[in-house]
Order: sequence, then structure tokens, then C-alpha cells
Amino acid sequence: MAKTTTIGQYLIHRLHEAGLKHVFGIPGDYVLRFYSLLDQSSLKVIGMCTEAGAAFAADAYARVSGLGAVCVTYCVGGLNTLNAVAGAYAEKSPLIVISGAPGRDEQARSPLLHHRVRDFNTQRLMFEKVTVAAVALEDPVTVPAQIDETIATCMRTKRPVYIELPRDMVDQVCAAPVPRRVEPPRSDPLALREALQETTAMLRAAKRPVILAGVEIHRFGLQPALVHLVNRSGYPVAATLLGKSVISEMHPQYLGIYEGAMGREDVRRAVESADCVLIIGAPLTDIDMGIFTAHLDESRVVNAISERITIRHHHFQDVWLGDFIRGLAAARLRRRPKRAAVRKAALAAFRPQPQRPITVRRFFERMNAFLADDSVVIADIGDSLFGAADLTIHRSTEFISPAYYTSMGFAVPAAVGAQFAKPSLRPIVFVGDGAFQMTGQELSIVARHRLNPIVFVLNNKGYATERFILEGPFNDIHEWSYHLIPRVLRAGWGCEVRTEGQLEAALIRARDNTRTFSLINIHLDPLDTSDALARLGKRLAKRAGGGRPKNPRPRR
Ligand SMILES: Cc1ncc(C[n+]2csc(CCOP(=O)(O)OP(=O)(O)O)c2C)c(N)n1
Ligand SMILES: [Mg+2]
Repeated sequence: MAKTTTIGQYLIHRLHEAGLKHVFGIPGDYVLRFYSLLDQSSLKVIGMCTEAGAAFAADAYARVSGLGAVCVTYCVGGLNTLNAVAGAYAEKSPLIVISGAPGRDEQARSPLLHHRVRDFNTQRLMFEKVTVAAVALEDPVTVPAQIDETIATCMRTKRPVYIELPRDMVDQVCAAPVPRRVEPPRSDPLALREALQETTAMLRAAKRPVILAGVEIHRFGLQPALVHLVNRSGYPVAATLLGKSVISEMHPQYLGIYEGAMGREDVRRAVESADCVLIIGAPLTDIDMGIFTAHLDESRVVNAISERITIRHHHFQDVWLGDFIRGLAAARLRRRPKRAAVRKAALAAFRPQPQRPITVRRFFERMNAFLADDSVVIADIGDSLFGAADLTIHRSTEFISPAYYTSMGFAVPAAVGAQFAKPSLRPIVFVGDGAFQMTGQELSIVARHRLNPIVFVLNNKGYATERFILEGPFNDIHEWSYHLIPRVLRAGWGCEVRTEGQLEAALIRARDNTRTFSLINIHLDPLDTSDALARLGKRLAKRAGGGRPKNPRPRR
């Protein structure tokens, strides 16, 4: 007789088998039965303060470990995750959303059940727009195939999926899981050969080829293949902002972050003067292209992403990115002498001037030397991201930021997810005061589980990014004593920093404070920004009809 299990147990089995050890979320009556199964399983549930925080944490967990999951109740919980799930979709993070739901009988008998919005499909239909698969588990016969296919789609596309579990289905009997093999992606051999021949011919003819690497290299685990290609070819390599750290920034051929005219001038020149640009795994977002300041002539570009490869003006659909990179590494390219084409200015020694007020630029210059081998840098948006873009990350993929979707509030919950995914990493979090006020309460989870991130709140008294696009009172926020939050949480250590001398003292204390978190309130002038943000603001201001604020507004 065929073996059986229950739907709840089947789902847990497959999640565990896919490599998950933790699930983030908040329970509710429609998902409580499944929570009790999770509690008895080898998966550990990490309760968060909000579902948005849980989804951000699960997203970061996915970015670090390859898969993440968030488990919530119907609508009030699920819809709270929607923005974070949309971000995971936009930035290709493999995230599984599991939502409880009213039982099927309940749905039929009493339509006005709590948490219902319009009808019982509303939440699933909303998730259809921000996931690659959205299913409700309603028939025990088809559920095993549904679960298998949905998880496989998540892992294949590196985008979120949604699984709705009505509460009366959790203990329904279904077929037990059978061993299965996940097929690796395949290329059409003829298309692959042709794409490789054309690309190789372009690269061989080029005098100054360059590689531009992006986030998909990390998502699809292709770093070793990229490093092999870079080493064998001798080509210089730049990364996009969303792809920052896909190749170690200590690599001798590494140029820096390319962001059109928004980024460093020497990197822009090196990329744009190349006579062949090999773009690998880098969806060309507006931020990555420096708000359309990039000048990449299509006739010199090979653009390979997971969905297609474009060589000059024509496309290949059936060539898998991994096969393409490995094929190029094996091809007979004309080898270039290895060279770092731009100077690594950022690594210059930093000499603190103790009485000097701290500025954004000096702060990030100092941070370069503070990063250690076990650091994972997590940057929220705003100057936290733009300032951190020029940090030198020691190893590959130890930089996490919502650099394309740019939702505020990502960084603090992401620190929770990243540290659960890889406890040997210590998160270094850069977060704006505005973003901190959105999700900073997730430090409660940091305190509860005795995690030890070092959190720098860039306190510039408001929405500096917006100020540089269009100034107005709507960009001011109420100032908190961020460094006193450890008192409220009865855990952690905090301090405030106004000068370079105080920063030095804070860094020593924070580095040694390994048993709890540290929260450092960096007081900045509201109009002080990184060079990158000033350049971005100027460009965006043209579109928004604003301009740089002339006088600092009085603030309290
Ligand atoms: C969730 C969300 N709401 C609003 C915005 C629009 N927005 C972009 S930057 C910004 C200000 C960010 O302020 P802060 O976190 O203090 O960083 P700063 O710009 O001051 O460095 C806002 C409101 C956003 N990106 N995400
Ligand atoms: Mg701010």
C-alpha cells in the first residue's frame, strides 16, 4: 500500500529537504495548527514584531543561504508582507510565503469570516502579481505535486512563491513524499554553441574588453564560474550596485561599482571606453545604470542574464547562464595581462581628527578599515546604500541591500535573517533614521535571540535622499534618542557619536561587544551627503522639478 502523511507534514518535509532551518513569521488563528506542527519539527520558527519584518528577514535569509520562508496568517498577516515580497520578486530572492486561510467548509458556510477582504481569493490573487506561482492547497490528491512544483519554481527562478494552506487541510491525509531529483537547467546545445562562437569572436577582436557582473551571479551560485572566467581571461571586472560583492572586491582585477555617471569616474571611464562589454547576470536597472547616465553602446555589448542572452542586437532564449559563463572560460580567448585598471583609493589609511565633526564621507572612509572577514554589510536605502557602495567588501556576497526596489526598512530585519542563515557572520548595519523608524523595533528579535549586529543609525534628521530631490517640511522627522533603545529592550549597548574621536571610541567598544548588539547614533548635518547621493539628487531633481535645498532648515 502506498505510504501516506498529512499535508502539513508533507510541506514541512519538503521545506526541510530544500535546506531550510528557520521560518520567520507571526501566528494567527488560521495558521496556528500549522505553527504547532512547525514547532514539533526540525524547523525553528523565529517570531518577529511585524510580518513586514518577517518577510524582510526571510528575504535576507534567502540571499545568504539560497532559500527563505515566511509563515503568516490570512490577509492581516499576508498582506503585511506584500511590499517585502514584491521587493524579493524585483531583486530575485527565492522566498516562500506560506499563509494560513479559513477552512474550506468555513468559507462555504459563513462568508463574513474575520480577515476576509473581498472574497476568499483576494489574497491569493494579490500574491499572483508579486510571485512566480501562487497556489491554494485544496485537494489532497493534487497537493503533493502542487507543493513540489511550487518549491521547484521558486528555486529555479529565484523569485518568491505563495502557498495558501486552509486550516482544515493541515491534517488531511495525502501521499507521502517520494525521493525526487531537481533537474538542473539545460541549454539548447546548438544555441549555446552559436552564442559562444559569436561572443568569443567579439572578445578576441576587442583590444580593451571588460566584464560587468551582476546579482544573478550570486543568486544562481555562479561565483566560482565567474572567478574562473576572470582569472583565465585576465579581463578587468566591475560590478553593479545590486550585484556589489558578487566577486571579491579584493580581487586584483576588480575595478569597482559601475553606475554610469552616478558612480566613480575612473570606473565609468574604464567600462565605457571598453570596446567590448560582457555583461553577466546584471539586469540593467535604472539605479544600476546611474539613472540613465550610462553610455553602453549596444553594438559593443554582450548582455547575458538568466532569461536570455543578447549579443549586439539579437537574442538567444535557450542558453543557460551557467553554461554560457563556463563555456567562455573554456574558450580560447586572447588572454590579457592581469591588471587592476583603477586605483583602490578607498583603502587609503584613515587618520582620525578627534575634534572634527563626523561627516558621511569620512564615516564611510573609516568603515572601510573596520570591516572584518566575518562582516556582512547590510545597507538600507538612502545614504546608507550610497555611502556603503564604495566600501571594499572582503569576500564574495557579503553585501546585502535592496538596491533596486529600494524599500526603506529592510536593513534591521535583514540583519536578523542574515545572522540566522549564517551565524558565523556578524552584520554591520547601515540604516537611515527614517528607515530605522519603520522597522527598528525588530531589534527586539535581535535582543531575544542574543544576536550581535552592529547597527549604525545615520541620523541626519529626516529624509535626506528626498531633500535633494525636492525639499519641504514633509522631509523632516521627529528625532529619537536611538542610542537609548537598548534601555527599552533591556539588552544591547548604545552610544551617540558627533566627532571622529567619539567614533573611534564607539568602534572599539562595539567590536568587543560580541555578546549583544550595538546601536550607534551617528549625528550628521541634515545637508551632508555622500558624493553619490548628491549626484543622484541632482539628476532626480530635474525630473521632480526640485533642486538642492539652499539653507538648512531649522530642526529640533
Ligand atoms: C517604504 C518606503 N517608503 C518611502 C520611500 C521613499 N523614500 C526614498 S528615500 C526616502 C528617505 C529615506 O530616509 P532615511 O532612511 O533617513 O535615509 P536618508 O535618505 O536620510 O539617508 C524616502 C521616504 C521608500 N523608498 N520606501
Ligand atoms: Mg535620514
